[in-house]
Amino acid sequence: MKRISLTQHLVEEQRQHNKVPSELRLLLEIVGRACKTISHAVGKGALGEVLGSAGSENVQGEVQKKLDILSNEILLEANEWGGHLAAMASEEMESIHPIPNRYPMGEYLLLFDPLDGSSNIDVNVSIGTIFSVLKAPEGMVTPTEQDFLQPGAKQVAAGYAVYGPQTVLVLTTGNGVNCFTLDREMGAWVLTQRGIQIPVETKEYAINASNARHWYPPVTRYIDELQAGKDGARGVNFNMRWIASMVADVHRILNRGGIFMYPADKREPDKPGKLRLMYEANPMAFIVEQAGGAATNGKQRIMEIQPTALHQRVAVFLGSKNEVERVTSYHHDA
Ligand code: P6P
Repeated sequence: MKRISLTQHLVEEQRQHNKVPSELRLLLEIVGRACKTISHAVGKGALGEVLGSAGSENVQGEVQKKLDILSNEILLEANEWGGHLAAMASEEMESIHPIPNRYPMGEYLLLFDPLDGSSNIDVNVSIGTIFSVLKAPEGMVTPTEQDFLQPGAKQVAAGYAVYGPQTVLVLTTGNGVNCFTLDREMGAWVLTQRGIQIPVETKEYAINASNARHWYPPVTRYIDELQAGKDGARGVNFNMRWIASMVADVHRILNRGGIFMYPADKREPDKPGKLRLMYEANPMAFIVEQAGGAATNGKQRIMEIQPTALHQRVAVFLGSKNEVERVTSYHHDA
């Protein structure tokens, strides 16, 4: 494949599809640059005095790692001066972050999980950044949380970076899914995969199986069949992977198929799942659907859900279309 930069790719996407106006291109290039900075900080590990906990909790009540806070600050500082955004929202911040008055306001809303997979930071397992882009509602003057509460189908772009053996950036603007690999010598994102497609069939599933005793019947039925292998209803053997970093699990699935599941369970009946809708499930659902996969909460498309709160959680079943449709049908049967 011809090696082109993120900038050239976005300019070509604009020419071909007229869906990447210059303000959006600027936004995506700035987010890409911020991910390079985060990758550099993450890569220092113990040498950078950035491992360990920050001694604080985020809005989710989770212990914040120093790198969570640093990554959040990198994204805020990179994006607030450009004039392309009206406001930002982050897993690490209780409320939205309007653009400071000293900067011009743009027409986009940016949401992100600045560093997903925090439990893996200190043990050198792949982690990443997930982001989602919405348009600010027409006529909005002062951004409020309500302006962010749009269904995932309204996203104009979504992406994630994986800080692993390679640093990659996966991106969609609604015209398929493309992957860029960070050329560390040049400090540049280089297009390395174009039009990624998820195999509709798979023999690999991803779930935290230690929660099995808490699952509801449709999930138990589905996983039991997978584990029964070729002697069971499915007639074939399945393999399991669970990295506990959504970006790493999703990236594997994007490249070789699979189904990723984080279901609701009986531990907290009123908690719909662990993952967050606005800045984890929605961007990943956009990417997965653009790659020919499917993404539901067990009942409906994740991207159809009308959000009611910025940090609301959702059950997630995403990946190879045939498997997502099967486990979703088991929920409808129940
Ligand atoms: P568990 C990471 O904390 C995360 O939000 C996702 O990246 C990951 O898929 C999930 O939680 C892991 O959860 O319960 O297996 O630790």
